[in-house]
Formats: sequence, C-alpha cells, structure tokens
Amino acid sequence: MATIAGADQLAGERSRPVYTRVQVLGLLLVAATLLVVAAIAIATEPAAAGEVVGFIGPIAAAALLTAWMAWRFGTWARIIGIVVSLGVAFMMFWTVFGLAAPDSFADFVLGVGVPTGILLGVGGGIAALVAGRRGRIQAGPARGEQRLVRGILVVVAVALAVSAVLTIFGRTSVDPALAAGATTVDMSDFEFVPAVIEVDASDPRLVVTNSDAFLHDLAVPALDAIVRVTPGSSDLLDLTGAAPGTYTAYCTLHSDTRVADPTEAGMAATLVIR
Ligand SMILES: [Cu+2]
Repeated sequence: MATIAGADQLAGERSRPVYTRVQVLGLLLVAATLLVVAAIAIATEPAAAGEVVGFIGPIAAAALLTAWMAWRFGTWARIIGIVVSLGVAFMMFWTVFGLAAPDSFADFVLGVGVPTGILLGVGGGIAALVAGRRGRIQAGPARGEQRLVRGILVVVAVALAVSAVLTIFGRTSVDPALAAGATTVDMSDFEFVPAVIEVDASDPRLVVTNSDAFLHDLAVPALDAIVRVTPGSSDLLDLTGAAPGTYTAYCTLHSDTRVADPTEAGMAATLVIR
C-alpha cells in the first residue's frame, strides 16, 4: 500500500494541470521585473534605494514564494497564486502607466513586466484550476502552452530592447546658447534640487535636468506649464509672461498635485518668480 501511495505522490509531482506553467511564468515575471528595477534603483538612486527596495522587496519575495508553491503544490497553491497576483495588481496598478514611456527604461520595464505578469498569474491560475477539475493533466509542457509562453517572452524581450535603445539614444540636452542665463533645476533621488527655485521675472527660464533612472516632469499647474524630462536628459521650461509670485512645482508622476504644500506633496518644490 505504501508503495502505491508513494507512486501516486510521485505522479502528482510530475504531472500538473495545463496552464500551471503560465501562472508560474506570470509570478516569476513579476518577481524578475521588480528585482531588475530594484537593482536599477540601488545603482542609480542611492538615497532613495532604501525606500524603493523596502516597497518592492516584499512584493518580489511574495511573488517568488507563490511561484514555487504553484509549481510544487496543488489547487490551493494555484488559488494563492491568483490572490497574490490580484494583490500585486492592487498595489502596483500604477506600473501600467510606464507603458506610455518607452523612452524611460526603468518605467517601461515596470509597465511591461508587472501587468503582463499579473495577467498571466491570474489567467494561468484560473485556467489551471479549470483544467485540473476537468482532469486535463500533463507530464511535460503542452505544445500550445509552450508556444504561448515562448511568444510572450519574445514580445517582452523585444519591447525591452527597443526601450533600452530609445532611453539611451533618445536623451536630449539644451543648447548651451539657449541655456545661458536660465536657472538650473536638478531632479535627483526623486527630489527637486533646489527645493526652492528662485527666478527673475525678466528671464524665468528653467533648464531642468533629470539625473535619475526614472521619468520625471516639472509641472506648475497654476501657470499651466509642464516639461517632461527622460532619464539623463535636460529640457527647457520657459515661464516667460508668468506673473511674479510663489507657486508650487510638482513632478506629476511622483507627487499629489492636490496638495499645495510642496514639503507634503511628495516630489515637489517651491517656485518663486520675483
Ligand atoms: Cu518624478
């Protein structure tokens, strides 16, 4: 009897419902994406890295653990895989906006990897549960499933390669002749430097440089002005004609523009036009 039970167990380990592979791939894609972005953050934003890794690390660990469980165990582990995927979707829904920024590699990696991983984690999990109930079990990878997995990985790899090229070769700088006399603002470690930007009303032009690996912008909603600056780029924001006064400048991607106080709003600064 013991031998038969052992053989059953062995068979159970080797054969899984079809689409289990897809769910595991989804969870691994989420984890891999987050680890890549954590590595970029550690390498390029030392001051902000702790915060980024503190947020990303536990989610990546949960995705990895769940991927292993969905691979190793049965129905309950696939349900946990679906729940964890939905949890990641809830916490990281904003990553999808990165799809709009192929010229900012770190943002685009998140935009491609996390939503794709979530879709596969949920979709693959549900399909595996249904297949398991219908007794559609396989010992090795089914051909259709294998093709799907390979196709997704190729599309992701091509998209990331294009993004890397756009990020590196799409960098912009401001002509030194145009930059002469303008006020410089740096975006570094998810902060504006200086935190109080002072300009003269006679020449309120800003040369805004993004020193981070993530996309930023500088927006002054009260003046209806915005400039988007990709990683490693500099761009000019011309505020000529703006009335003297004190304004709040935001990175709309990393702040709450409804908060007027720049010290409370996230990535924001005070702009003084004299
Ligand atoms: Cu920003």
